[in-house]
Amino acid sequence: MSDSEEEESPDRQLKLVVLGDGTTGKTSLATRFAQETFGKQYKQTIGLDFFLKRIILPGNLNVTLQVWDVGGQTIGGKMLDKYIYGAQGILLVYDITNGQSFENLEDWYNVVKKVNEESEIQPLVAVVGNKKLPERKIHAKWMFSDLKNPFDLEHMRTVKVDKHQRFCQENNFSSHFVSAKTGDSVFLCFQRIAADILGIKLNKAELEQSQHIVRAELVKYPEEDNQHHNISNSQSKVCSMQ
Ligand code: G3D
Ligand code: MG
Repeated sequence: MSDSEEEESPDRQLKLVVLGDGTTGKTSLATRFAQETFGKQYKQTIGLDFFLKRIILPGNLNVTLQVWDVGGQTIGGKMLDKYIYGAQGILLVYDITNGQSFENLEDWYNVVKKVNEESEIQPLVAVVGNKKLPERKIHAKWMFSDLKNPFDLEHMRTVKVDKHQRFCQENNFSSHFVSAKTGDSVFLCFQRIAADILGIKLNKAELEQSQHIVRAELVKYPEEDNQHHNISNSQSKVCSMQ
C-alpha cells in the first residue's frame, strides 16, 4: 500500500470498558495491554482513567482502542453509567481463583444492560478469566524450582472452565482466559474483541501469533563496557519475540 493510500484510511476508534470486582486485575490487564507492564507503577485508580493503544488488524486496518478502567467504582457507583455509556465493548473480568468475582459478573452485566436499555446497538461483551493470587502462595508452590510458573494460578482455579463457557454460551458473550501477570493471551484478548466488534475474521495463524508474544528486555550497557558488549548507550529497550 502506498503512503497516500494509507493516509486515506482514518483510524477506527473503539471504546472498551473493563468491569468487574475489585482486585480481579482490571487495572493490571489494562496496563499490561496498553503499556506492556505489570504491577509496580500502578496506584489505586481514582477518577476517570483510560489508556489509548493502537493496533493493526488484518487488511492494514488501524484501530485505536480506548481502554477505560473503572477504578474503584463498584456496582451502584455514581459514575459507572458514564463509563459504560457509548462503549462498543465490555470486558467482564473475574479472578479464576475467586468464585464470588465470577458470580458477580451477572450483576455487572445487569448494569451494562440498564445503561444500554434504550440503545439500538448493544456492546460486545467479553468474559475474561484472570489469574491473580498473593505472591506468597505462588512461592510456596514454586520455591523449590528455578522455573517460573508459566501458568500463573491455574493450579488454584476455583471457577471451572465449563461454568465459564456455559455462562458465555447462554449469554452470547465471547470467552477469554488471560494472565495480566505473565501477559499470557492479553494482546490476543483485546485483538479478538476489536476484530469481533468490527466484524473482521482473524485466521488461525494470526491468532496463534498473538498468543505467543514473548517479551525480552534489551539492556544497553554504559560506554566503558562497550568492548564486551558492543552496544553504544545506556538506555533500555523492549523487544517482542514471536
Ligand atoms: P483491580 O484493578 O481489578 O482492582 P489490580 O485489580 O489490577 O489492582 O490487581 C489486584 C491484585 O492482583 C494486584 O496484587 C495485582 O498484582 C494482582 N494481579 C492482577 N492480575 C494478576 C494475574 O494475572 N496474576 C496474578 N498472580 N496476580 C494478578 P497486589 O498484591 O499488587 O495488590
Ligand atoms: Mg483497579
